[in-house]
Amino acid sequence: MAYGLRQKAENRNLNSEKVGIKTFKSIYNYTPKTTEDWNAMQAITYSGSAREKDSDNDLLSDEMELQYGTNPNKADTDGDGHKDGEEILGGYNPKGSGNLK
Ligand SMILES: [Ca+2]
Ligand SMILES: [Ca+2]
Ligand SMILES: [Ca+2]
Repeated sequence: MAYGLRQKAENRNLNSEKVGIKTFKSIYNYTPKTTEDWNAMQAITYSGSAREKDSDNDLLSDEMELQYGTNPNKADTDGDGHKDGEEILGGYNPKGSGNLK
């Protein structure tokens, strides 16, 4: 049977959320408290960046880096001091100044 993406989305479990919280802490230096924090944490957990291969350790999986056009071997593609994954989660442009939107 093919579950595909649907199964993936429903595949919520405490273990992956624990990893997400840990990842969140490593970015923001505090545990998620507000709804926004939890949204960001879940984005981290379920975007796959917490479990897929992330060569440069910038919280964005290699596959997602291809989608965003960032460098999968460089944690900070545009060199502004913020990791690619951090900028994506914050709504910033990882390839230059300004916002994604
Ligand atoms: Ca990466
Ligand atoms: Ca990168
Ligand atoms: Ca950057």
